[in-house]
Amino acid sequence: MSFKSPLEGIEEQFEMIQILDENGQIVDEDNLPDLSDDDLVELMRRMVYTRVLDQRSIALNRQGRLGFYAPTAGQEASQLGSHYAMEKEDFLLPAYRDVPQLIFHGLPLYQAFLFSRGHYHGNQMPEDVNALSPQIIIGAQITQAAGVALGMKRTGKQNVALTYTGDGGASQGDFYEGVNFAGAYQAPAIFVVQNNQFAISVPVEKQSAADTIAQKAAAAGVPGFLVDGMDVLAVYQVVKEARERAINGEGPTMIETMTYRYGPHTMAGDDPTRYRTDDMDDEWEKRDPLVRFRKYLESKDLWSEEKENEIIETAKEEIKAAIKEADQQDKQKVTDLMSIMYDRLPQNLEEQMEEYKEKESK
Ligand SMILES: Cc1ncc(C[n+]2csc(CCOP(=O)(O)OP(=O)(O)O)c2C)c(N)n1
Repeated sequence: MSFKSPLEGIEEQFEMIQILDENGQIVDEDNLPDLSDDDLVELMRRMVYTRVLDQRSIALNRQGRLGFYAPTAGQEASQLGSHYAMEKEDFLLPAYRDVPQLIFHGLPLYQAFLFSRGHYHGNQMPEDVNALSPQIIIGAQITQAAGVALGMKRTGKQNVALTYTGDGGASQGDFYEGVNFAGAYQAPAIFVVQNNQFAISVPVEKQSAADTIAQKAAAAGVPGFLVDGMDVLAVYQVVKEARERAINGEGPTMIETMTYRYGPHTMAGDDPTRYRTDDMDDEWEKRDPLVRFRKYLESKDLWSEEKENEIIETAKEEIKAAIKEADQQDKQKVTDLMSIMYDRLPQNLEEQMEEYKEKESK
């Protein structure tokens, strides 16, 4: 039996898409997104804001004022470029590192802090925010996104479901099931796999024998793209086109964004020096998404140090105010957890409810 490997020529098929190179030069004029100057400035503002939020969140975590936190520095182009291609009515299904997208989708910052603290109000999306709270179970959001997207298709909505996972998530069973299901039903879903090179300490080479994650889409009959995840313009453009295809009834897309997280996996004791070298960190920092986009904007006279400092100061003020607001939130009670979970309490919990009401009233 002869076997013709489908992997022949796979490198060319999944070549990495880049529009803006590390020096801030446009290398693919043909695919340059149709964004106004205001849009370009807004994209940079969001990335700067998110970098500040990351630094402040790490500091707050170290002061014991934030609970769970997964650092985002390095991934701004991947996160915010992809989200910028979404419309307000589109549905966002983030993972635990995707809090910035959730904030720009409309979750108030103080609620994002409450999510970090494990307070239930951090998971209560405002009425006008089409999003689930950040998923902690690796891969679960992929099947959920396929379902949400199918729902949108069935109800005739001109919207998409966009979800994120990491390279590690792309080796979960849920990932294959979700992508396959969305392909089978031509559901308007966009699966963004942020390949930041490690699943905690496990390098991507150990996750899979496949050269790219993007090529995993092929087996499901779904278009797959590999994008420079440090290039905000490329990420935006690829997601924008995926959205257009989805809205036109052409089904889902999988997008692998090549990126890097500068910080630890989370603030819960991970030490990246045990599995990464300084050389590797330096290599990736040269590709920094903010540095190259800043250069590009400066070359178009759209950016200045003054403008950036203003954004940094505003971000710091907003973060301060949001932490204050989070601090003022009522402490969560056991009875809250029961009453928000059920419309009508099961009998066994009714008893517990009474018990805890009594305890809490003391
Ligand atoms: C089903 C499941 N298995 C294991 C874990 C523990 N866990 C938390 S984060 C993580 C690594 C995920 O890595 P990746 O998908 O690459 O995302 P990244 O954290 O790099 O953004 C693991 C294994 C989990 N949360 N859920």
